[in-house]
Amino acid sequence: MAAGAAPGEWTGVPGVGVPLTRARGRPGVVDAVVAAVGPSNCLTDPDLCAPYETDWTRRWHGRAALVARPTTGDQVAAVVAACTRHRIAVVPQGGNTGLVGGSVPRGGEVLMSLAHLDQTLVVDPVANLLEADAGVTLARAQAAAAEYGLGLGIDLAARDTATLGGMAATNAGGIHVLRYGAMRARLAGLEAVMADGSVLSRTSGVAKDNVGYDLVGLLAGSEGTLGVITRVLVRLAPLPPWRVTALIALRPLPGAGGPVAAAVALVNHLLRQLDGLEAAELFFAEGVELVRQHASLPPPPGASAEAFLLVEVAGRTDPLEALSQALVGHPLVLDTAASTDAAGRVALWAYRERHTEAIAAQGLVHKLDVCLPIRDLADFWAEVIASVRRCRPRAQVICFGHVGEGNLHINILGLEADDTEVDALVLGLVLAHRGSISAEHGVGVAKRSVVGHARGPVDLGIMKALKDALDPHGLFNPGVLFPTRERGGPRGTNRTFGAMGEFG
Ligand code: FAD
Ligand code: 2HG
Ligand code: ZN
Repeated sequence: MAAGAAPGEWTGVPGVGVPLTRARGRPGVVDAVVAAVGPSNCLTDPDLCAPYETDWTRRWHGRAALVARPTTGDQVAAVVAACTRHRIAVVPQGGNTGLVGGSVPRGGEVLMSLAHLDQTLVVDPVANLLEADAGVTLARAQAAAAEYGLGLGIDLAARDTATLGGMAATNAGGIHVLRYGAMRARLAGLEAVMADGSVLSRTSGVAKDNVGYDLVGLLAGSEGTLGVITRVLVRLAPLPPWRVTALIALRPLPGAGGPVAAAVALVNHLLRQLDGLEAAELFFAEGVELVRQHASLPPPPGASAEAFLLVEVAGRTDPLEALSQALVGHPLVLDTAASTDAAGRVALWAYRERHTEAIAAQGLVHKLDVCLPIRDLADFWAEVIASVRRCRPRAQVICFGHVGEGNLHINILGLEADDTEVDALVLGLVLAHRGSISAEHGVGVAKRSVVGHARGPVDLGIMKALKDALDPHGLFNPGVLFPTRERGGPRGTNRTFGAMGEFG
């Protein structure tokens, strides 16, 4: 248990959770959930619940009262109603690929897995829309859209497991934000079960709709704290028939942030020279080394470079020639390899996409997903490297990310789980540069303590008012984004985290 935590408190540190017997002794809830979803979709056996109780990073876990696996929107509403009746909190979970601890219990909640809510998957090639149940995975949705020559405009390495509901709930970003925006921008509508069991339904998919507040946009990125998303409508875009991927070994610009400054300059050059730049991803030699060891990959082109930029360009005509012209002889390019065929492109992407799993294989990692004003990115990166080195000389910093948006993923290995000093150091630098402490993964439990520093009082007041209005009893995902209040204590003022996941 982390220093200072009271017994039974969940602090996000491995090994901490409420005792099984306390959390699971709720026969009334079990009966109600069984009545809602059927016995085979209400799990109480610890072994069967276990996979739902630990997150992808293995850093966050807690025990659920039970796992409910609804297969229809009506079943979701029935489970929410049962939880309201029994005063027990709900943690929505999609593919459980989230990286900030928001998809697993803190202790004693009903874990509602939406992964089995995946029957509806319809493509409308006239309106260019995809409508799907929340549990449909990104990869399934991409395959369905591709049959019509269409794409979702959103892609990420967890595509085989991440669900559309989870991606909406986190406002997921990924590798194509540069061209198509993040998940909120791709959403044309959704359906969600609200705390009182009512269903918010915005599924007409019309292209323009200004009747009042943007509730779809509000639910997007709400991290399961305002409602359970049961269905999504995603805008589709024609899949460009031609695509080229290039891996570029960078020549750094002079100065401490040289490699990052070079990447920023080269991306700007490409944006001006090319139509259809879809991805611009930065990574460094240390990360490539880990990926190569983990995935047994050969050296990349320009193997001795300090940093690499991976770009992808897509269009209606072959963009290879235009890309070569933009890169050949450019002073920031040390070496490059490009591919237009699927296998070759996957091979190049592997150096970038396999970072997360290669890092995870090293053990416990502190993950900080941040976004900087693009002008500050190079200085910020240099400051992070220098400060972490000073503060924890034995720690290893692996940086990579979506440089087109100024979004860096700072992964730090070799720290204790409860070493908050380094996280605070890095996030402090982000705030000093007026960046965002949460770019695309969300706040979850990992960064909830920093939200009060990252948003002003007006912002915080509006967020709290919205949470209180839409979820007055704190039913949904207590401890995510907001600290939970103590039972019976004044709403939103208490900073302790309840052990039982109860509310009210
Ligand atoms: P979960 O992890 O299950 O849940 C995430 C959050 O959403 C939780 O707070 C949960 O309570 C809530 N939630 C889930 N489903 C619902 C629902 N139906 N209704 C309401 N709330 C819900 N993220 C990026 O943004 N860009 C990337 O490039 C990217 N790459 C990744 C690569 C790897 C290898 C991995 C492991 C993760 C990556 N992620 C990335 C993070 C993750 O995939 C995304 O956050 C994704 O959107 C999570 O989807 P999920 O279905 O797994 O949601
Ligand atoms: C990515 O861009 C994901 O690959 C994961 O957002 C980032 O592992 C990470 O830190
Ligand atoms: Zn990312």
